[in-house]
Amino acid sequence: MNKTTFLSSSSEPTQVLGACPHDCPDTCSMLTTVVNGIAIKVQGNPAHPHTDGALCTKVSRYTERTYHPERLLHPLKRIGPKGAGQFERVSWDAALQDIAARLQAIASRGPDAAQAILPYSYAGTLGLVQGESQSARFFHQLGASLLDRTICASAGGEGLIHTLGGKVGMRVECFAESKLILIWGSNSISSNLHFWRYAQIAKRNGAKLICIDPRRSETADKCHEHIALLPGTDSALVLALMHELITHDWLDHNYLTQHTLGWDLMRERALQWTPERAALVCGILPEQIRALARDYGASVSSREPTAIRMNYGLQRVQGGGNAVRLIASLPALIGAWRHRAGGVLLSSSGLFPVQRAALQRPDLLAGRTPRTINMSTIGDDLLRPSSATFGPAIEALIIYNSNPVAVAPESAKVVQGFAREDLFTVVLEHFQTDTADYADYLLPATTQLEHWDVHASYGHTDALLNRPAIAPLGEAKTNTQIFRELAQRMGFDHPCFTDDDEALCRMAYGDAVAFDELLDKGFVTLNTAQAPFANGNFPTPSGRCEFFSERLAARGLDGLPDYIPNYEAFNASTLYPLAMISPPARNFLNSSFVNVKSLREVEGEPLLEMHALDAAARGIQSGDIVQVFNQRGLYRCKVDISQRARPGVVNGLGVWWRKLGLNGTNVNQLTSQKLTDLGRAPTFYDCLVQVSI
Ligand SMILES: Nc1nc2c(c(=O)[nH]1)N[C@H]1C(S)=C(S)[C@@H](COP(=O)(O)OP(=O)(O)OC[C@H]3O[C@@H](n4cnc5c(=O)[nH]c(N)nc54)[C@H](O)[C@@H]3O)O[C@H]1N2
Ligand SMILES: Nc1nc2c(c(=O)[nH]1)N[C@H]1C(S)=C(S)[C@@H](COP(=O)(O)OP(=O)(O)OC[C@H]3O[C@@H](n4cnc5c(=O)[nH]c(N)nc54)[C@H](O)[C@@H]3O)O[C@H]1N2
Ligand SMILES: [Mo]
Repeated sequence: MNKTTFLSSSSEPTQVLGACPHDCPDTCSMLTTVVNGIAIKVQGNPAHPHTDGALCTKVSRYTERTYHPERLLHPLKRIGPKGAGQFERVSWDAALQDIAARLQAIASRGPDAAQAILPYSYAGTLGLVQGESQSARFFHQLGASLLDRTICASAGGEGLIHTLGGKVGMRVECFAESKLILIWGSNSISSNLHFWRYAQIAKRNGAKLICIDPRRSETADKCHEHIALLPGTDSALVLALMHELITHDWLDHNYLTQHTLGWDLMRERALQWTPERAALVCGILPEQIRALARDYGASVSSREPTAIRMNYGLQRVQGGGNAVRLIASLPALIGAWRHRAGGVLLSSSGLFPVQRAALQRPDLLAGRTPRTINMSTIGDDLLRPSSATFGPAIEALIIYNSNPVAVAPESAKVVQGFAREDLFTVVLEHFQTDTADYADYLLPATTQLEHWDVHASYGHTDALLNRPAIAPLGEAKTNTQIFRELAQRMGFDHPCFTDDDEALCRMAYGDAVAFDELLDKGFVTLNTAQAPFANGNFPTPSGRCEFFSERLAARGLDGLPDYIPNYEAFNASTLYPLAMISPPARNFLNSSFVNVKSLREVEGEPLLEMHALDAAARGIQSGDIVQVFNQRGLYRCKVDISQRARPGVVNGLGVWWRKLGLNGTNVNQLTSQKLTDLGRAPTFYDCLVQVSI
């Protein structure tokens, strides 16, 4: 394979097979049309069953993002005060030389001194190669601090691992055959559109769709029923559902006996949760819980397949890990796993045979065990001085594939940390984001249209390949190339630092996925079971669905899942009497795309949805500019008095760029750095506020 074979400068339109890189369960197969070396159009690949020829609105604007007039095209060096975003153009050579010298100066102080250097990255691209390959190798060789990548999914991830045994579940296409689908903590139309397509097929075939979400989302609008519970109360709802399934004997006793662990204990706990008790906690009616239990339990006698699509929305609260444990255990009660269209799906990523050690080379640590920093507490951690427990203060940050100043919780602390004069910050980016404003060096990175990559998915079971469609714009370089060149300047002479991107693509799955087929078709479907747990065989230590987890008990935690209230549980009589959630905006992808004009025009401006009763109590009219505040800070935005908000809960949509907000802040000015019960994750939706005009 020749590197340039697929880069066409022909005036005849050519189509290049790629994959959408964004942090979304759908991981679409894309076709880019190139004319004269310029990408003129991206579209969904009709040959890929999950994509079905259709991309979402955001990614169909990918050329607008790629050729955006504000794309970073040259390395930049800070010339103004920290955070002012003033830069001058420098050569790659000068930038890389200086960065290497600065890192070397820190690392050469002593055996563990490199721990003062922290890589910070997340899922700007989900590519296995432009994500963590050469970058991870570089930081392993350096002995930098390790990063605990918790900002999105680790509470739910741990919940799954301690219940089902891994990030495993139903195959998404099987939802098309389900007869009842609970869409739980997921605004699928906005954030999982290609699952929604399967749910629509099921609906046309007579399935009932029930949405469980504090917000009346676009998805809730299109479901038959919507249960608008208070944020963070899902566990109470599940315990009461179990109560009803038990008291009416809507149970698959054989399945429970043969394929689960700890049912007697779970049963005892659930019997303490009458619908009346849970309804008070959830802020809904007992009858709603009874009706849901009737629907869910009906399949025990009807034998019709019943499925749950969970998404990560419900685990961004203190009890998020336990909530996922409880929901993931529900299918076992009714034996839903017996059918391929029954069970639950939160993430399928555990099914992919990714060769992480080959890509990331943890062996380069050579016995060293650097400390780990949790990305979700970056605000506090940047402000910590050196100490025996923390280790050295963080002196250098290298950021790629992430925009922490906008997306991390408790922004006031994050900003204070990034503004430290003695912090050396390097940012690899496409655009001058809120984080880029704080860079000492800002390095231009390639987009998905300009580089090779290989992808897994957390919402389906196909591996994908992305070919570059066009040459890098300006002087942009791939993340991998930037780390290769930095490695060379640091004198890292291990041969793995010369692996090129095509070699890394081949390494990502090794022999486990046929690379030739990936090259040829752009995707390969994994050969996983259609009804994986019909006969048990869960990848847990016991091989059963674990209501009781010995592993959690061994850590001194409750072996059984329970309802854990929010840190900032809704209470109308407190100083901050409104619960705020901040779910994704449909036309953005976290903080990506916020600067794409056509998409920003659709989203309008930062909005807070509020119920008419809460607005009236405060003399607020729709369209007013309000102050949303709590003990951590203040955010100003426009109010939308809307049926989408339930009483007591306000919805601050999307992670806007701070600098595009009315007072230079976004919703994360209000969120806290408190962590979840499992997985050390942030609690973005566990946040009380007050709103005033
Ligand atoms: N268009 C778009 N798509 C996206 C994203 C985006 O920003 N924009 N983000 C991507 C990312 S990073 C991820 S992780 C995924 C999934 O991202 P998620 O955060 O799971 O996003 P949603 O699917 O919108 O689900 C959130 C839903 O959960 C609801 N919710 C909030 N709190 C609770 C609760 O306590 N209980 C329940 N039951 N529901 C609650 C919200 O109202 C919202 O409708 O989506 C990805 N897809
Ligand atoms: N209040 C609140 N906060 C949230 C959430 C929420 O629901 N509410 N959601 C949380 C969730 S689920 C997540 S996943 C995080 C997401 O947080 P992040 O992972 O930081 O995601 P983005 O905000 O999309 O920022 C990704 C950045 O990576 C850049 N990028 C993309 N591709 C490349 C590349 O190939 N190379 C380089 N160098 N850069 C690239 C993009 O330009 C973009 O600026 O945010 C979290 N924050
Ligand atoms: Mo996420």
